[in-house]
Amino acid sequence: MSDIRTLGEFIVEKQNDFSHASGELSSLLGSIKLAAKIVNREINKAGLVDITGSVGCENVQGEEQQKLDLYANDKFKAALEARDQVCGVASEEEDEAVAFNKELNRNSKYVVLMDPLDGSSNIDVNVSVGTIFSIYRRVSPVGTPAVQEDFLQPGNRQVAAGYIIYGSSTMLVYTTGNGVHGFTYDPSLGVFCLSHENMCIPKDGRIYSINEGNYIRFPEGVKKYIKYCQENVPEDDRPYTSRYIGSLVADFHRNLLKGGIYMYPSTATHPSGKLRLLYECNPMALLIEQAGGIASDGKNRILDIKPTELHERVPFFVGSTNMVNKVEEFIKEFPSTH
Ligand code: P6P
Repeated sequence: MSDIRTLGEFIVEKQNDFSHASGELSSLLGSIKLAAKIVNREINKAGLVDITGSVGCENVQGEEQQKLDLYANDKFKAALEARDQVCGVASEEEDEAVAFNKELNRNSKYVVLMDPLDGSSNIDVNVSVGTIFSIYRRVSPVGTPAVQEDFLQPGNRQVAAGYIIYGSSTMLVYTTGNGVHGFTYDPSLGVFCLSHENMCIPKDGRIYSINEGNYIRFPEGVKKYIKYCQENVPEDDRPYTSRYIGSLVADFHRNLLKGGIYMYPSTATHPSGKLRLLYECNPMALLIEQAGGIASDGKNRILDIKPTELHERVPFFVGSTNMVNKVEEFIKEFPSTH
């Protein structure tokens, strides 16, 4: 028991690593930890109680909202609003940014952007899903946060980012800019225990994750890369493996541990791809760079992209450095028209 290091202890232990360490970011991460436990409990009951399935309406993306999407959104918002570190949130499930206007929060230091339950359409078939979060210091001095100044910051301004994966076990993985650390939830104790300190992605890998059902609509360079993976069978190593769960957090987490690349390119029907820059790509990009990998839109570093709107989408290539560099070479060599 004595060698268990809980998430709470680890955050406090490392808080002096934070720039402007003040304990507030530690407390903010504590809010996320609490909400993760609450959402985890409901997900584990999914199928037993009437909390799966859709609510019969769509979010701003035109995607059918699941009951658990909204449940998770409400729980994370409530947990963040209950303490005095966050002045507002932006969420995949909210059309507009939400300002916290109580006296407690109005002038608080941080904003949070999140996908409260990514991949939620997989819940009904018992596939892993996840929460993704991204934390910035506000730029506007006080009062209601400004969308342009406070929420539309480039990903290289994040002070922390992470995800919770609700899978065979529930894990919280985060970075504050000093490495990536993973914590596994022990429901019998009600704590997240340090299980993966300083997670690093292998520079190369053999796993590629992409929805090949969209193959005919991919840019030429992406098609060439897929063919390269299928036909380039190294004599001294394992062949490539296609692994696609359809849940970003699950695919990302596996590739982080084993090496690999996740790709969601632009397609003829989705010229900007499907994944959202602010609350999917930026946090995952910060994590992967902190773990020694890279993330791009096929040409540009994700973290350097200047956002123009809350829900904007970008093509996304993330994972082992050598694999992302390789697909970028093909994209450069075979530029697409669309
Ligand atoms: P497709 C889930 O909706 C998500 O945003 C990611 O979690 C996942 O990787 C992707 O979309 C799946 O999209 O078009 O392959 O079903």
